[in-house]
Amino acid sequence: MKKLLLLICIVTGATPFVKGQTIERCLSHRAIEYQESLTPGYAAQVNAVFEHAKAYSAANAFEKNNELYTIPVVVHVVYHTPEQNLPDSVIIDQIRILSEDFGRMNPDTVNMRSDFDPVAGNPRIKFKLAQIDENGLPTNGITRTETPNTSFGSIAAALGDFSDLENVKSTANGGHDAWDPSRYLNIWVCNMSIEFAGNEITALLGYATPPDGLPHWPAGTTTGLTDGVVLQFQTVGSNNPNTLDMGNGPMQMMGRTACHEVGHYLGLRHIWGDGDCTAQDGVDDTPNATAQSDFDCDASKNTCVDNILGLDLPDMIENYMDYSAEDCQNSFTQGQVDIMHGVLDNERYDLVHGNPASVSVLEEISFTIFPNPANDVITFQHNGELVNVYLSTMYGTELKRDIQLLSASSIAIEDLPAGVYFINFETTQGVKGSKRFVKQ
Ligand SMILES: [Ca+2]
Ligand SMILES: [Ca+2]
Repeated sequence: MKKLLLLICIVTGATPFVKGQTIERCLSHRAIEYQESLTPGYAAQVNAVFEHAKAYSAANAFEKNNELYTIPVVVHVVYHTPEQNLPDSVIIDQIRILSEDFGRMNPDTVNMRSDFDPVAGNPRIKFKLAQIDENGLPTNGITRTETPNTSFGSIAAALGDFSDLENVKSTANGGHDAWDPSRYLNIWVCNMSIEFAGNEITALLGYATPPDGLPHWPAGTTTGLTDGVVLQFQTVGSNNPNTLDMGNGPMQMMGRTACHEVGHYLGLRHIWGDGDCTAQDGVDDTPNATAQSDFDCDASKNTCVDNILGLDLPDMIENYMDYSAEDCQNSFTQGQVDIMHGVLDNERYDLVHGNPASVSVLEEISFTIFPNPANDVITFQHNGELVNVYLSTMYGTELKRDIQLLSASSIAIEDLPAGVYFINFETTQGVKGSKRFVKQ
């Protein structure tokens, strides 16, 4: 399997891994340089996938807006201590968070500043723990492996050599082998802290491989990078019993390290483009920034002048692909959504299209709406047990309506401005979905 890019994000804080006086928090660009040194032409390939995805999405924008993808997930918990052996409840909570954030159903979208209303997008992607394994046997989508390795992190890893980290993806090296990466999103959860001068330093929170399968990748350059996402165990879920402390006290974690890394896995770069105002993330509607946020929530920043729909937007600390505080992140942009959809319909086609693993986790629920387009009333019908139904704008903003949870119910919409809206629903089994309609 070709490996195209390892986006590795290291947060050094006050650690020894400081270049000169510049604290280097994320090594994505260095990972690109590293791969470029191994395989000349690599950086050009990275750019090619973005151009390809953007062109594809631009051509299919209307249809893609109505698509809903389901990604089957297997979580490999690789633990050395009992604390690292996270309970199922934490894993399940992480999957819920991914589905909410990638379905724009997270309640804190209301915190997104209105500056970004014109660019906010809904990926309409949901995540489900796999219910059958590679061999067709029942599973809860979680594997557990006790490892002799105290950590998969190392100083070498912090400097850009990923071989120690990659051991977590290998049963023979103390980790757990991937399930077929073309059919499952593999997420490994482990300890990646680093022993240095007698101290244990938690510097690396996660890393991910963006899609592979790019054309023109030289044969024989599979450098041992296995496809998937790796997470430091304290970052998982919003109910994790472990505390993450990177040297500045306990941090509030909401499971959004996974959202950031899955964003990479689906082709997104850091919003600041791993550089100054001249660096681009390959997305037209994300504002440039001079640097990543510093795990803070500074809404006063507008570090680069840009022109997005005629606006100079502030730095988008609300974006999952920044390094702002997790309780500050709540949104993707439509440009980012387009890239992720392009990846799911091309480089990661088998993950969501006709995938037996995906079919197995899709609950059978029929949810229909009519008429569409509608003028004054829209009706929904379904065959499941619902716990929630709400009307939203195309950007996910909930519109208050008194909606009954009957098998068929109508919603008055005569007061809505003409445009695109969604009816969103959630079943008692936790299945979430939505239907798009046009108000004339
Ligand atoms: Ca941009
Ligand atoms: Ca700006």
